[in-house]
Amino acid sequence: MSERHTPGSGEAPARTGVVRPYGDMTGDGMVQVSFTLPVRHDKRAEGAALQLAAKMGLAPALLVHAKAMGPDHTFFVVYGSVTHLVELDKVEVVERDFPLLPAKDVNATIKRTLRRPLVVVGACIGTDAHTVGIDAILNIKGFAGEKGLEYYSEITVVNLGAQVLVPELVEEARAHRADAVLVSQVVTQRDAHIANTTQMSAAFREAYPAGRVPLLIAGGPRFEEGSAGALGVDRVFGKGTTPGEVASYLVHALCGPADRAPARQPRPERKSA
Ligand code: B12
Repeated sequence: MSERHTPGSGEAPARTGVVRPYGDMTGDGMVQVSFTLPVRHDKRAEGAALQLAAKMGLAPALLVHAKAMGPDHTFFVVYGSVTHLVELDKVEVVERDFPLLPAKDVNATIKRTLRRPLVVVGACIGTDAHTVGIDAILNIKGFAGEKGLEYYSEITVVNLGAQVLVPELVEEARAHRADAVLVSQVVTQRDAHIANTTQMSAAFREAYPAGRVPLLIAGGPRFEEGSAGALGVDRVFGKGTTPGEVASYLVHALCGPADRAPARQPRPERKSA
């Protein structure tokens, strides 16, 4: 065990070595997990939940909640001591690779490098109607104390709202000559977020000449860090993203560092579409 730490004790938490979850005291390994089994709620179902807990490495485990979810399913909460250890030295972290800029620097950089407003088109695609996340990034009211992209004088925002079909998104991106397309995917049932995002990026690659595809950004609470390449997009943003991070990334990707030439060329005049 590395350094001992009690929450609120003022001691520095461990940053290296091996740790276990904290429940009542350091190193007791206590965790709580919830899951549903496709079995009717009875004593056998509760035994099944404890068997699963044991196989997940919870020993001893306590069944603290079991509730029938209809006639054929049961929801469980299990609390127990996990036998596994966390090796902090082996944790891999994806660090942000661009600087966070204040709004005035974002605006100034766009003005200087693009010499016109940067256009973003945003939408929830597929059947997804969860607009709160994309609105948090785009709408002027913003999120977590930060103003949304509409607040930036040099960013033009076109928010298409919910349940936008990919062909419509491509058409709107073309019509508004989008520099960046921001899609939100909150529903992840049956990996809908992965299928929809992949379909979206493929449609843009097909609709635009190579090298002219707008910057493609996907966001939502369950995107995996580092999955952008597999999804065919330039970047994914996960839970807790703030508008300032997105604005800074837009400048990083589309305008280059403040003292260098634009990473992407200023957009040429649109030919008749
Ligand atoms: C509010 C809500 C609704 C509202 C949505 C209202 C609206 N206009 O958005 C209503 C009631 C309509 C709704 C409906 C449904 N919902 Co709902 N809903 C929620 C709830 C409670 C909150 C979501 C939310 O607003 N979060 C707050 C925002 C700010 O967070 P966020 O979306 O994560 O966004 C942040 C980041 O992810 C990121 N981000 C998000 N998008 C983007 C995009 C870009 C470009 C970028 C850069 C960043 C970014 O930035 C944001 C700010 O940090 C969640 C549960 C939860 N607590 O999360 C369930 C939840 C998302 N809903 C769920 C479900 C299942 C549904 C329904 C299918 C229920 C049903 N059977 O009818 C329907 C689906 C409707 C549809 N067609 O999409 C499930 C999804 C399960 C899954 N994993 O797929 C959840 C998780 C609830 C649950 N635990 O089961 N829902």
